[in-house]
Amino acid sequence: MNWEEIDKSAKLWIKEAGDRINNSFEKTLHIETKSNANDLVTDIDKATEKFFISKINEKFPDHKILGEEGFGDELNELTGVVWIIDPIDGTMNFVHQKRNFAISIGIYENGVGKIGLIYDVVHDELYHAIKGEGAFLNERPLRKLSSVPVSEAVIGLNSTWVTANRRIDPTILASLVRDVRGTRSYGSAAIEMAYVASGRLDAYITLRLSPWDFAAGIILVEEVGGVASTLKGEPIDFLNQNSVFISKPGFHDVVLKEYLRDGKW
Ligand code: 2AM
Ligand code: CA
Ligand code: CA
Ligand code: CA
Repeated sequence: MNWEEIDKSAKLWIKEAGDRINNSFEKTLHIETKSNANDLVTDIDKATEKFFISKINEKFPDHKILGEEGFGDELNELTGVVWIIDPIDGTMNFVHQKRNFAISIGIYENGVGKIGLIYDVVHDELYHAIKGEGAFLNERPLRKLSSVPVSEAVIGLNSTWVTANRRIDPTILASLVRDVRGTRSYGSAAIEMAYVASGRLDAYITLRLSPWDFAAGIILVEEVGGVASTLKGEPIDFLNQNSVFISKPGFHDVVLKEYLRDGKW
């Protein structure tokens, strides 16, 4: 497998897709809803996914593609090379703010993460990791992560999870919220994971994400020594929805034990 070639192509295409998105800002967006009234998708999400699919099919016809908007392949397993793509992560931000969204691409071989790319289009920040070769922000190497005390941690967390919800007793995360230095909510899982990889956040916690939301971010964070699991401390399943707790090492163990009760909830 020529990973250098795959990497070069992925970087070229993600920048080109970013330019197309930037150029779309003058046009009127066509917005639809998906699972509920707040779950949005636009013509640009769809066009961006189709752009990657046509590039990949042309250059790497034996690779498979799992994309959020469903124009790729239907996969039951991660054999061979699989591109897991979220064409726009943070569509609500894209629609309402025209910022705080990203393109996310994770490239896996037989289920093992090889290349992760998260492109914050508006800030022109490309987070990029190659397994075993380090992680970079616009080619500048990212430092290895080390632990942080809970009292000094700034964590990414959507306030939904400290209100009554179907997935977790809100008092569990409320006690963590009380003890950390601060919480932030950017509305793009990919950006929040890129922020963990680059040290701008110490952790990111969420109760429901799909493979395209975390495929790239987990490669990035693990490459700099961070830890990813579900909120129960289990391994992430890359073909299904998961809760995700991704953070600096050390901090991960402490929060699992002292706040998440080692998953016994
Ligand atoms: P999306 O913008 O690609 O849909 C928002 O808090 C984060 O959660 C975004 O990364 C968003 O990705 C993701 N997300 C996952 N499932 C979602 C859903 N059903 N509705 C809205 N956002 C969702
Ligand atoms: Ca979506
Ligand atoms: Ca997403
Ligand atoms: Ca998306």
